[in-house]
Amino acid sequence: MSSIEKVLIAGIKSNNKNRMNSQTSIQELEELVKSVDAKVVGKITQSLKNPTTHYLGKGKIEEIINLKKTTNFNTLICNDELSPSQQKNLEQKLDPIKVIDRTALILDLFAKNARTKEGRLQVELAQHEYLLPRIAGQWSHLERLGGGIGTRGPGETQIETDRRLIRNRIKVIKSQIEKVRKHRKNYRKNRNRSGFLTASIIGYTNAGKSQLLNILTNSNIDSQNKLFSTLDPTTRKLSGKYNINKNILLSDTVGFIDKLPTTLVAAFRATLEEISDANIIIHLIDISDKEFSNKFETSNRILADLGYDKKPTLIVLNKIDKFENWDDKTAKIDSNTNETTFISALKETNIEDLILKLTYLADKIDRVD
Ligand SMILES: Nc1nc2c(ncn2[C@@H]2O[C@H](COP(=O)(O)OP(=O)(O)OP(=O)(O)O)[C@@H](O)[C@H]2O)c(=O)[nH]1
Ligand SMILES: [Mg+2]
Repeated sequence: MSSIEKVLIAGIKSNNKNRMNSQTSIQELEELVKSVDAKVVGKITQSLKNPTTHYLGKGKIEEIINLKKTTNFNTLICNDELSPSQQKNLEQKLDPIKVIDRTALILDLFAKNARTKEGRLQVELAQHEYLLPRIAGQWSHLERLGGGIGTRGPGETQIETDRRLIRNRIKVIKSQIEKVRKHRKNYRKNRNRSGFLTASIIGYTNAGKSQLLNILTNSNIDSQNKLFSTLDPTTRKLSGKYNINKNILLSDTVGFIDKLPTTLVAAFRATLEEISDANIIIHLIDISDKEFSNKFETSNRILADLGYDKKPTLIVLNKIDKFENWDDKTAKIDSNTNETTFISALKETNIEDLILKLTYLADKIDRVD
């Protein structure tokens, strides 16, 4: 998103109890904007039961237009996924301001962080799937030239050509991803044949998943205070002082987030299958985050949507080094009879307990087999 410099954030406050509180969600959007190196110059919110045909109400849009004079923003980012028509309507009202939604921003961040060929293919697929129904909006400037003879024809033809190009590209990417999937599947099959159990570390973005993998497997994966620093799964064997007399492989995975775009979930199937094949799930939670219980619920909801919620799970509350007293946090986590432990991945505190509980789950699986 290199062209974006000054961003105005717009969000809706609703009382949907199943969702993260709107204010927190907007703060998170701000973090996402920072992660693509753009600057938030203002925030605007409106209490609405449902978004309007322009996402926000008329009065709010007037307010936004007026804010242009004081903040000089050049991009509006809405905190929900906009329908193609909402986006078009807003763009028409705010011309020449660029209008983007939360999904497009997340896609952009993924594009920025994709390192491997597989990751890049998956991001590209998600971007194209997102773009396809919105392509007409890209050409709306032609219609606004005044309509009439000569403007509509070429615009429509161009849209059709663009759509066809995108569909063709989607086909090519899908077949390339399919090859990667098959390759991964074979690799996992061999792994299982040689008696390895796998545990996937999952959790909300920035929970510390990569940090945990690093200490348990003596690795050096990028672990930073940024959203979505990991996109590609890495699988390693428990090693060093934490090696146990069991063949356990650990894999790090892409983080979860509230309002995770469905295009992303679909495009990242090859990557997410790493979780589907795992024997054990390690659900990592950053308990120093004041929204940790909402984030835990969001991650549980995503796991359930993906159909991975019935797997043997170890719940791990991370970053205890940030507290003197962290015992009271347990009450807020409904662990659903799953094993639970507290650690600091950064300071390597209480890792022995994590290993003990992991071994216990692994033994149980071995006995069933
Ligand atoms: N204080 C403290 N910080 C931690 C701990 N574990 C991880 N961190 C920090 O939290 C930040 C995020 O860690 P990551 O390992 O990148 O988190 P992640 O879950 O892999 O994040 P994504 O890949 O972006 O989804 C980094 O700045 C880590 O240094 C911990 O136990 N205590
Ligand atoms: Mg990571």
